[in-house]
Amino acid sequence: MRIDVVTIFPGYTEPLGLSLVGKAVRDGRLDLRVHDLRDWTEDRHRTVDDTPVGGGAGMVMRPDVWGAALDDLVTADSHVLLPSPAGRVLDQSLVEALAAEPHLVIACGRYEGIDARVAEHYAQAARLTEVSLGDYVVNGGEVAALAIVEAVARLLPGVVGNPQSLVEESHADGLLEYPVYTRPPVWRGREVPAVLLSGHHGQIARWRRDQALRRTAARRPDLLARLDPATLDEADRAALADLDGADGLVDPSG
Ligand code: 6GU
Repeated sequence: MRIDVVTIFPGYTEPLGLSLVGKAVRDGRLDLRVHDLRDWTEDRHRTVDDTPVGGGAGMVMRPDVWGAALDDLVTADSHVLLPSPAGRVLDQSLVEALAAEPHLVIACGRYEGIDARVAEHYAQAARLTEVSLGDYVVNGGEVAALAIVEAVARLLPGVVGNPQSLVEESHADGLLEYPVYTRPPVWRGREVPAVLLSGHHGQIARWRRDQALRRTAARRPDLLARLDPATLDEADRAALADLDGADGLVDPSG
């Protein structure tokens, strides 16, 4: 997969050279190219912004500079991502869809944002998705680009050493992950749950599944409510019915 990131702060993406993403790039699984937006300016000061039409605080990124950059990078295969607090909130299902794309172009805005005609134009001329990290504000799209690249890269074949890790983690099946433990069996008086030391693989799997359901019900009832009922077996339904009675949490069927 190829990912182009366009930013006025190329240095912001340096952590992508570390750890699993860095290795994916070195192994040729991810073709990651970071560009300085100012390379597409034509004035001596390399200006990327201007004052907002209609007045107001801050500066707006110029459509002509962004247009020149994106015209050079976007092809028929490209999916343009525009980080914005007004975008679709990034979740694992969007990450999975993005990981199946051949080419992403991430256009990192700063200041008060990019002139709105840029998103309109590339939504028509290409495919474009505005993506948000959640309901809070950061100063620009670079942090979102880091999150998107890392979340997508780890789904590419061969990037995560043990593919089973991807199956068991939080959000893989719409649930939060079960709690995990390592040695020692007792730490500061807290014991590892006995079932995990039992060697009964079936019981361990059932306990973990119940914990995932419980945790999700307690911490993220919104996720439970969106769960596809077809992913629940008889034992799952029993576990949830149990919870419902015990904690008065949520009714996943409702
Ligand atoms: Cl993608 N950008 C900015 N500036 N703020 C955000 C965001 C993105 N997602 C949440 N807040």
